[in-house]
Amino acid sequence: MRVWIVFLLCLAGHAMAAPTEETIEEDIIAEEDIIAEEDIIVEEPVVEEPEVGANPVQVEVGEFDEAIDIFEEEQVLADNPCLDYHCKKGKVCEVDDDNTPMCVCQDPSTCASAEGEFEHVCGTNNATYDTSCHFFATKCALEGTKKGHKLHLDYIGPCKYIDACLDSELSEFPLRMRDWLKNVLVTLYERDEENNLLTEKQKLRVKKIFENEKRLQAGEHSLDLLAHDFEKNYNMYIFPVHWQFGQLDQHPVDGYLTHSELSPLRAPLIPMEHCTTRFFEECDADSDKYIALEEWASCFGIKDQDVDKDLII
Ligand SMILES: [Ca+2]
Ligand SMILES: [Ca+2]
Repeated sequence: MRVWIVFLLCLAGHAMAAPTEETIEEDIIAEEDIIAEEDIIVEEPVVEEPEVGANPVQVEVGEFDEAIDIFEEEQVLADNPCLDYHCKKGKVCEVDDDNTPMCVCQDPSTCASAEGEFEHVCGTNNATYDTSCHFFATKCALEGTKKGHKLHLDYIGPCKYIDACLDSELSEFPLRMRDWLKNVLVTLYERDEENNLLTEKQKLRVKKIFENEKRLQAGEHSLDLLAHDFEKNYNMYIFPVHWQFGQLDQHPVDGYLTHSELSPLRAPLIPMEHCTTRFFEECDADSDKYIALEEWASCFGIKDQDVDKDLII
């Protein structure tokens, strides 16, 4: 049980850290822009200084120019179109000559360096990147190329050797994953008083599972027992499958999971992590490289009529 909590905390930590990192980077860039403007403004009066006193009119003009500069600077700060302009990972906001914001690829060298190995990520090209910022900036630079199209964030952590997922294991994956998800939620519920990891609505749903005495307790179970429990306690599995979809659909929150968004599932402590890639490739029924909620739910044996977007909060 402790193992799940640690993993979920990591997952939650990662999910929360990612946008913050982006915001900080955007802030740094915005600050640099402001500093650059200040530099220009400071230089102008220095050039005009020798003329002060020689021609009083010019002094006035200089002061007037300075006032305009300050006014313009304040306007730039107030109207910075990049302040509320969000770019996807790997891109940063810049304004063009007309002050129109646009997203451009981030230079990987502007990414903060990793504070530890835990920040490294592995790409599907089997290359380790310092941080996810470095990865997405690199991917952005390859946009429009075949190489860029194929490159996804595979998992968190440096690249490692992963066993091939056997056909026999592949069929076990949904059973083990479903059971694990349900247990993770129950564990979160038990611990939630201090942590507030679940919203009130989510708590109510998990409470029903938690209080159901027919619930299969966490532990090592045979595939037969897992399959039997899914049939018998089917309703208990509907919410956990939806919940996990919502947890993963974060970059961006659009109702679809990309290969990169599935990267948290390729972590140690996840049951059969080496089968995630194969499993989700098969989940993508229409082969559009995105996993929609319907595809996801159906992969886990949830019936069409029980797929409900409102369960993802
Ligand atoms: Ca998404
Ligand atoms: Ca799809």
